[in-house]
Amino acid sequence: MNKIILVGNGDVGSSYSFALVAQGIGTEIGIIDLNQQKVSGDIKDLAHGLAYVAPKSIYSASYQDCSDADLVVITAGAAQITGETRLELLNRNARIMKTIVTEIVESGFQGIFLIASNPVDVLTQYVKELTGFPANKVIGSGTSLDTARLRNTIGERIKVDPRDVNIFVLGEHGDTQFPVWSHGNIGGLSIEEWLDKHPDLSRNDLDEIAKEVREAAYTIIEAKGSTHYGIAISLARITKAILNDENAVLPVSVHLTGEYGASDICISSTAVINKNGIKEIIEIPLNEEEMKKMSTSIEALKKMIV
Ligand code: 6V0
Repeated sequence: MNKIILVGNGDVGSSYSFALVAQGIGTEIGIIDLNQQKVSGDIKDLAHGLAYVAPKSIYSASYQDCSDADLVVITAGAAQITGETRLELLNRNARIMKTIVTEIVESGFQGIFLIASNPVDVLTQYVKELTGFPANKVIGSGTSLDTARLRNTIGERIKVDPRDVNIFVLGEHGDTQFPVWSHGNIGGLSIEEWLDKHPDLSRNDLDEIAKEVREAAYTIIEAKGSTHYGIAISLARITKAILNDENAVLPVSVHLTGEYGASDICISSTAVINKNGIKEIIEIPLNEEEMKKMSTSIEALKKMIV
């Protein structure tokens, strides 16, 4: 498994292909975008780095190239314009998604979809419904980025490698997301145990960090117009789990069938990911407060379904 087609070569897409090249993930990357000129510039630019990393074929692709792809990653989409509501943006992006996905399915594609375009949970569900693909083959990046943001922020604060801060953010990739403190652990200690042993960190501090993470996109967009490196690296991580058949546990947007009391909705849960996409959804036994937050997240997404 090695062939990746990327649809959407904007800030997120081009950062993702750079992450693939830099990390030596996949052997073939085809890029599709309405802006062909930028694609042709980017593939040349990326190819110039290949002499120092693993060889790879990078090219401007057509939808026909999806026919034998292992993975199609969609980062195409419109950004919110001034005065536009979230719902109007959703309708615009759903129209874009429909055009793209129709062409991909017509190519005979049978691989795995990985969606990053926003609102990612709603669009992941939309892709699943449009394609009729089995749920294991349609994955949204979901809260993989938010989880990375949380781990990094806590890791920086307590001076622990973020890869050893094992806490997941679940729910909507948006305002109703929440960290699962009850099942987090740092170096084998539960969060409560860590707080007991480290009085310099309080429960309030953790809540502040979770708020910072929830609002991170707004802060970055205000500073530079878009967020793209963090999501690109999160997408590369999910890609690696799929192509290398890792059985890695990652928080992603998946189609629930009864987990957390919900069905027919895509929302972030932890899942085991391998060459077949979602191998298993892991339902964490949330405490009462977290379960309420999950229900709020589910309700928020249900209102947005297209
Ligand atoms: P961008 O830089 O405007 O790039 C979007 C790209 O999509 C452009 O190059 C367009 O030409 C292309 N495009 C639009 N319509 C089509 C089409 N029909 N066919 C092919 N290409 C098309 O946006 P950016 O890269 O910053 O963001 C892309 C999407 O990712 C947006 O929906 C963001 O909201 C979303 N993000 C998702 C994140 C996540 O965690 N899931 C994080 C950050 C951004």
